[in-house]
Amino acid sequence: MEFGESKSKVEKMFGLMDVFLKNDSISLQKDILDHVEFTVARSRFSFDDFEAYQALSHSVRDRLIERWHDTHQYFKKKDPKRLYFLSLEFLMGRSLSNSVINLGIRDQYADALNQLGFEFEVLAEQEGDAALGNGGLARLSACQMDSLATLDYPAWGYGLRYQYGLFRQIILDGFQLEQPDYWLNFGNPWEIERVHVSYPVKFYGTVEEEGLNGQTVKVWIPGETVEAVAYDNPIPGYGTRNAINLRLWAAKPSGQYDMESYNTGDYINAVVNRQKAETISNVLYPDDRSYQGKELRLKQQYFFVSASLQDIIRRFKDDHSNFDELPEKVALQINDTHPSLAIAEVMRVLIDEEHLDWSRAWNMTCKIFSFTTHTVQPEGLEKIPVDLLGTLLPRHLQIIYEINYNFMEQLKSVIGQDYDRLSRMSIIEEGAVKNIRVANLSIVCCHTVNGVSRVHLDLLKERVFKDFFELWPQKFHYKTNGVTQRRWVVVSNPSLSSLISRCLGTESWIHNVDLLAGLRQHASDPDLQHEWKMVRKVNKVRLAEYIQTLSGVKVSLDAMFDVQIKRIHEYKRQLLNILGIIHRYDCIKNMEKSHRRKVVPRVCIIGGKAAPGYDIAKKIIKLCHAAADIINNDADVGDLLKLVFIPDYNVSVAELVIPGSDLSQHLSTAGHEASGTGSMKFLMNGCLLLATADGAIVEIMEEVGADNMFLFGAKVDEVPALREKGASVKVPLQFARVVRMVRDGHFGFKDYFKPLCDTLEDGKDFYLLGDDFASYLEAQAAVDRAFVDPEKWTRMSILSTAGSGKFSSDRTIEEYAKHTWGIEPCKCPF
Ligand code: B1H
Repeated sequence: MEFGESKSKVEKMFGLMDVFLKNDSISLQKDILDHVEFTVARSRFSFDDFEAYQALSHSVRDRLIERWHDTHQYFKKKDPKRLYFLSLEFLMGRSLSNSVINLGIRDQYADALNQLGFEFEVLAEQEGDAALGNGGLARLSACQMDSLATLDYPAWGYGLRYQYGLFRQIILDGFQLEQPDYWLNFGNPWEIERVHVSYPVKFYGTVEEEGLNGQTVKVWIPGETVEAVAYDNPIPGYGTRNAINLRLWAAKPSGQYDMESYNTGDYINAVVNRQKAETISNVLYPDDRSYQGKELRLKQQYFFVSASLQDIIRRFKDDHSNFDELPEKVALQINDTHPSLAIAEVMRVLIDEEHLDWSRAWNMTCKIFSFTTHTVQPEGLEKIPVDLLGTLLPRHLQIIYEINYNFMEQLKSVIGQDYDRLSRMSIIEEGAVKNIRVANLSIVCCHTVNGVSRVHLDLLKERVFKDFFELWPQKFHYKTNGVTQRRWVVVSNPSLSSLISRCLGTESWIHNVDLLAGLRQHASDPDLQHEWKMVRKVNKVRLAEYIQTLSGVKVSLDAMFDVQIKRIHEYKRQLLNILGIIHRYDCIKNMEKSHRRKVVPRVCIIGGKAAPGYDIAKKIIKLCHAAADIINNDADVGDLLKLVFIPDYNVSVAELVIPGSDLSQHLSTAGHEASGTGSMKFLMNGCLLLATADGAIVEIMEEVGADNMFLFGAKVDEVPALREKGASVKVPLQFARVVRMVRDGHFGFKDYFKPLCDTLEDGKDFYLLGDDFASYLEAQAAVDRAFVDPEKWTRMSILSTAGSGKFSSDRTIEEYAKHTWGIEPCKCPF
């Protein structure tokens, strides 16, 4: 026992905490039934699957809480340097299966449920997704939380508890409609409401000067105060007692009343106004690319930053009286620019509330912050209108101006009077509308700026942050993204997972994913190949059933399941995929009947959401459905080609689709995908990749070997020249032909598709679909040739999994911990 010298009364009575909750089958059954009766308030003799799921989750939650308490007590005792991971988005998906696997009690629960007449899998299907994020960036945060917990790092996640997560996608007549995702409707057993952990967050008002001990200090008199209440989400590590915390803030009306309205008798309006406060954390912004300078979004950003920092500083002050120790105890990670107001907020707190002088506060602030950018295009960088910031957060605007003044002075002393460069690097963008360049603020302050893949860092150095790289080359680094093998193999593909363990003779790869390389030596082994194919087939059966239930399309299991699932974006080129499918269809139609026997049958699966205001992306979804209507109902084609759109793509859909895929497509125009993480999930599951050399694909190619994947298209450094040439580059005839088919109304909706076809015209084809088309078709032909050789295909599939070790978020997090955050593991010893 490491804890405290003298045992407390409670400890003497109960001994170690873990005697409270036992994990044998009888205890688990009793526990579940108790929750049926006392938490769900149903009779233990009559409850349905959903109620059983609720009771089961509460039973698991109890075990999570036990470890989470122990972990935090241990962190408090050891007082290590902590990492605080600030992100506006976390895409956690479902929690039940992941929790019991990480806690190491899945089989015990499955057994207990069997005894009660339930099946674990069936109950797990009852859970909805927690979708508090848009896409890759948000899912990355979730994977990184899993790795932080598993590797025993003393870390906290901070974010917003949106009442409406990412919209649900409904498809009506082939068009996307958005439905609000009120995910909390049926309660959320995975969170713990902390009504006593709450902080006031201030907005608007004025800044006044006051004298204090002969000095002048700035005092912010707010115009509005909103309360931030904490909701804690325990994140269990795998194979460890550690469970860390993801703290999400919800907005509640402040306890401070507007007495005047009450006194004037306007009670109803006073209550309504107070309720408006709650709207801050109501809804997630569903667009992952464009910044609109909206007041509500800025309020969300500051709301979560302010609450998180009050919490972090309170924790620091509990055990430390000297702010000079802050950088030894606190690392603050900013996930993209969205939480960057934290920089100005730390400065405000240190100067205005803790009364440090500017340079001491600035030195400290620069030492604690690090920043990861996920952006590729300079146009994608976030901006905040100065007027908006000045109204909402007047003191922060002053601070940012002062940071910028000091930076400009420093810069002039290095580069002289190069006004063009000074104005490019300034935190303030001059113009008709003045803006804060949030990335510039982050780079100026943070000790480290990380990209998310090697190619991404190159782009940052050469294009997006060229000026800054030349000034501070030592600040710029990259940590190639990774995904957690716990969720993406162990939870989502249990049969592959146990096959891997059998083949390697150990389950240690779940901890140390580099061990997957051990599969390489068995890649041609007929026994492994046989079992590998069987596992993949079973997963395909599951996916085929899902497709039939969703769309009524019956697909052949002998066909190649060819998948592209991700957010719909022009740069991700789902349109290239669809045009390729139309080309394939056209070829089948025009070939002699006797030749059709040679066609490799395919089921093409596309899924993804378009931002509600993104017109072209919505037209791409409609084109997919319009083409599917013709192709799937054409008797000439039959099982040779099917096209299916999977609606409402989310984390749990991905968990089902990825293990059942043979081929996955990653088609971004080179230089546009900062990393891409979907490719890594497919790779781990033994799915072959058809991809451009963009983002992390370049590194995947180095690990897996170019022979074991299908690469095509222009390279990053060829793209600018191709764009320059524009209309003068001749596009292949096949490309012109398929675009013409769409234009001429072969799939109906001629007028509706016109703007989409216009984006592909000579000289306008910004994403270079025409330029890459021939190379894409060649790569597709190579895919077909490989698929008809099952031995070769299976070997490539095993080698894909074997080469996926580098793309675990465990590796990413180790790199961040060592090179960026300076934190050490702190493993709870129980
Ligand atoms: C990525 C975003 C993003 N890059 C703004 N940028 C958002 C930007 O709500 N917003 O305002 C939300 C998200 N997301 C993605 O990050 C990249 O496109 C992927 O290539 C990358 O794999 C992923 C994780 O690094």
